Amino acid sequence: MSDGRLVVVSNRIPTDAQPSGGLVVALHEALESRGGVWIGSSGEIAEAPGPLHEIPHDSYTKLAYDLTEAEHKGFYLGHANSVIWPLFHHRADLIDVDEENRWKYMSVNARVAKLVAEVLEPDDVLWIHDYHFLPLAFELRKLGVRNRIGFFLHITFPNPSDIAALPDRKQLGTWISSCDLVGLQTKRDVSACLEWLRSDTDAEFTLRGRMKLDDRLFEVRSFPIGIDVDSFARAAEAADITIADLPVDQKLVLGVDRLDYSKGLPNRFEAFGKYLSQRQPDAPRATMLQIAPPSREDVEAYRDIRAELESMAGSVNGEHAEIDWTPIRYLRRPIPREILAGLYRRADLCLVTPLADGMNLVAKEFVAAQDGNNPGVLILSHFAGAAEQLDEALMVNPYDIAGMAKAIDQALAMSLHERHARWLSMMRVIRETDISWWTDSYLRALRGQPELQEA
Ligand code: GDG
Repeated sequence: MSDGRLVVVSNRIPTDAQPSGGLVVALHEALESRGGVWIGSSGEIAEAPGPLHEIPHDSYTKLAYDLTEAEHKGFYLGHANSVIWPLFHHRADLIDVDEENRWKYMSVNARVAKLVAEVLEPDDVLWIHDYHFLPLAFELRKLGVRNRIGFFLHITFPNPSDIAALPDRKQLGTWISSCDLVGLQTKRDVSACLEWLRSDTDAEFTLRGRMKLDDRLFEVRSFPIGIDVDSFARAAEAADITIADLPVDQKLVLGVDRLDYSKGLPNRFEAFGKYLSQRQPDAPRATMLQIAPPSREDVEAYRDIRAELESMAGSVNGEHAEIDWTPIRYLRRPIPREILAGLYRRADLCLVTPLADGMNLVAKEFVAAQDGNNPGVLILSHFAGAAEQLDEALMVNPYDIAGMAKAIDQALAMSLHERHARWLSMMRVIRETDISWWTDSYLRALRGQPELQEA
């Protein structure tokens, strides 16, 4: 079918040559090998809405637009991050519905649709990313765009009961059916989406698993996002693992998360505190290093989670610290990727305990970074999308504090034989579905080309 250019739209376009962060690295690689165009916001604030401007780049074209202050507040902070994000992470209690913000969300999508339509050539395929742009395909169809359009949602697809609180609920079906392919992270997300389409819209199932709504045929399928396993493994091997500056006999328990209420950090701190209260007096000391760079600090819920964590770290340390040992070390600064890779490798245990998470790339990065002769243990919440693939992790329910404390104890005492067997199995999975598998299989499906092996 279509062999035209790949045109990608995502919320932010990286302005530096070597981007970091899961989604951005994935899209950079997809374009680096295929060429094409990447359209996104520059991160700069403009006085008035303006045209696209090119950011010089060698292997593909980067086109950026600036948001105005009002657009940034209404579209990005307001509707996308204060309504859609919390709702899609099952936190309807945190949503802040505001008509003006909702209107800005729609108007930015309409404006970006016009900018994208000017760039599109007839054979191009368009790949739209994430919850900022749920209505973008619909806006493009209104402008008469007939290209193949794919959409990938990086976060969880909500339950029908959460969608009931979405002010845009009536339009969501039409937005989805404006795409040709809707990619979700997990099979669970696909079931949730299909169940909602069936129960709350007029969508019908057709032959070969496709859906039909408003006279449009579309597909909903899972494509679990992966990482560049070899590049992470190499970075970890080359890294200085003494960086954490801990005595060799001291256990390192690691957490790495954007500071977000969906990541289950208070539950994790509480579980670590419980583990410390219950541990045997002769057990080696364990230090938990939590890296949690702040994000979206203009949104109140993010300031609240930050204050809560600081107070919890203080109280766990107050209760358990000794003169030469601070049990929780909490870093609010982002750290360079090479150092992160070294910390993953030094860690005896990584805690990935979100309450809801589309995939969670930290879980995969931790596995990739291990020394196969002495691998660490992954504790994984079954609410992370990664749990569908990494079933050899120690699976926990992040609401069950005692269960998590027990899992920490079990992980720190696990035999080398068991750690090795679990790691090997997880490594096989992350290799089979690495980042190039993800981009290739999605784009093949979007272009209607023969399929790669199913995940
Ligand atoms: C969304 C979905 C889905 C974190 N701190 C530092 C740092 N990081 C990097 C990690 C990892 C990335 O950020 C975080 O990825 P996640 O997958 O955990 O989370 P979200 O940002 O919430 O992303 C998520 C993802 O999209 C991809 O589809 O998995 O479910 O919510 O790569 O390493 N990197 C560096 N310093 C830090 O301090 N260098």
